[in-house]
Amino acid sequence: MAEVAFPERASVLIIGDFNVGKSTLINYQRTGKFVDTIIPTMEIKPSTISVPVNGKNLNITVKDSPGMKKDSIKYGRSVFPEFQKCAVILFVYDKTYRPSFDLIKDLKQNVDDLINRRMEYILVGNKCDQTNKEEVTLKDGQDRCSELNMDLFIEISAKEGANVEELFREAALRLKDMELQFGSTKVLHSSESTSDSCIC
Ligand SMILES: Nc1nc2c(ncn2[C@@H]2O[C@H](COP(=O)(O)OP(=O)(O)O)[C@@H](O)[C@H]2O)c(=O)[nH]1
Ligand SMILES: [Mg+2]
Repeated sequence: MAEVAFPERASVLIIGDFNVGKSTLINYQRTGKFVDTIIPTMEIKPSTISVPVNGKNLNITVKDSPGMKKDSIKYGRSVFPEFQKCAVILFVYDKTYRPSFDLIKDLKQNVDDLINRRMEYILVGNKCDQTNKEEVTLKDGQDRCSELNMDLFIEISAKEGANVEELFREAALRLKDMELQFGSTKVLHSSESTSDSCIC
């Protein structure tokens, strides 16, 4: 399968409250497994993940970040430059913890104050496997997505893998659409095989 890499600055940044599952989400896409971890993320951590789209593997840079609170973006100097280098932001909250959902409004405001170029914003409700502990409904998420003018809303489970690949495919497609903004992508390797899991 052909492999395509994007310039580093066309990356996906994942932000949100502590413990919403940002690191677990990346691990799941990289390994196909759920690993329960309580190790806090201390700094921005880039990984390359491969996403099959239309018969090609798109290699995208995904950046994990430390948990954020109101105004972390404004005052967190280590995180600040990362916003200049990304093209897609995933705003993740925990469906079983309402304050993490409420925080999204503040984070979006902080990002709006910082960025004045075209970006894609995806709102992600994680832990949809924990239906008995739900504090944020599907409708809450949908409404917040339109209220904040975000581009896509998706509910996932980084534990069970529900919608995880779909989420990264959506992010990769959005990077691809923004190709012109970043210059052309580079084909690293090519072969004849095609993918069953393409979005056409
Ligand atoms: N039930 C459930 N637990 C999850 C899910 N995603 C993450 N977790 C758990 O939530 C906790 C925090 O996850 P972590 O990835 O470290 O959160 P981060 O601080 O946002 O990076 C860990 O105990 C994970 O195992 C999920 O989709 N469902
Ligand atoms: Mg983490």
